[in-house]
Amino acid sequence: MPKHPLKGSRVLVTGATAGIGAATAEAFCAAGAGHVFVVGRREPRLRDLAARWADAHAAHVTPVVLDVGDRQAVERLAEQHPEVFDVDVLVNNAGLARGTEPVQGADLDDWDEMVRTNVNGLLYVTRAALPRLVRRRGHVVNLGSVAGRWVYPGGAVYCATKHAVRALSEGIRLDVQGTGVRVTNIEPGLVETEFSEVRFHGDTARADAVYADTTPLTAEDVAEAIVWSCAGPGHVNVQEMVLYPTDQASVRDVVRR
Ligand code: NDP
Ligand code: 8X3
Repeated sequence: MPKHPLKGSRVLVTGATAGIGAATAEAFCAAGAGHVFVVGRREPRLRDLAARWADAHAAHVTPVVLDVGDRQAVERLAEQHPEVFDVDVLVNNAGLARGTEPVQGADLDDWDEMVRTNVNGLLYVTRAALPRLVRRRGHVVNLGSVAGRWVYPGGAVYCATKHAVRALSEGIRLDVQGTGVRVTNIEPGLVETEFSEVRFHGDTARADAVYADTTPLTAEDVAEAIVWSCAGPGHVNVQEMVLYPTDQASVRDVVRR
């Protein structure tokens, strides 16, 4: 059993231009990964971060500009650059929430974007990488959420996508059983990132209020949990991990001081 399975490993992190994905990509670089492929849509930001992580950790980091929800783009990339998907660890992190309107008043475009990114995007990237992950006895880490276990008002569709992520983690785990591939569903509560700004379409005051007067998780807290789940010996699979801030007891119970 390798003592440090992350040293020299090849890692693909989607949604690496911000938040949990950015912290995770950097944490893998710091842990000695051999080659980290980082995916996002905002090209200058992605290139800048990749260069910074490569510099700071003497790591090999390749930026990959990709919309994970664009099936043809994912298939084209897999055809033209199969090396991007030839990894030991795939972190399916790209995802988002849009809106908190009730179902009877919600915007269909918001729904489409959540389903397209959180469900379809995860599927397209996983399908491209999984045969190679099987050959490498690799590891799939999916970013679920506490919203994938519990539902809150105004969150029906976002929660449905994260329930789907949890089901997919379980389904992939069943399908690869016996191959040595590990599948982990990471399920955080409140994490202060750009998540709420995206959810509220750029309304920063509304986004800030989500994290006000409480102590949410940081992106680095979640990144540390992800790297830890991958760093254990190959016969140990952390199937699911729920991470709440201490000030949050459930999806709807947050202490504000
Ligand atoms: P951020 O908004 O900070 O980061 C989201 C990342 O996803 C960005 O890098 C964004 O990059 C990328 N992304 C979004 N859509 C696409 C796409 N179509 N193709 C490629 N990349 C995309 O949010 P978080 O870091 O908080 O969220 C990361 C994951 O964690 C999500 O799956 C989210 O659902 C989950 N999560 C978040 C929690 C929280 O409270 N923050 C709690 C539980 C789970 P770009 O725009 O450049 O493409
Ligand atoms: C993000 C956490 O509670 O805002 O997945 O849905 S929550």
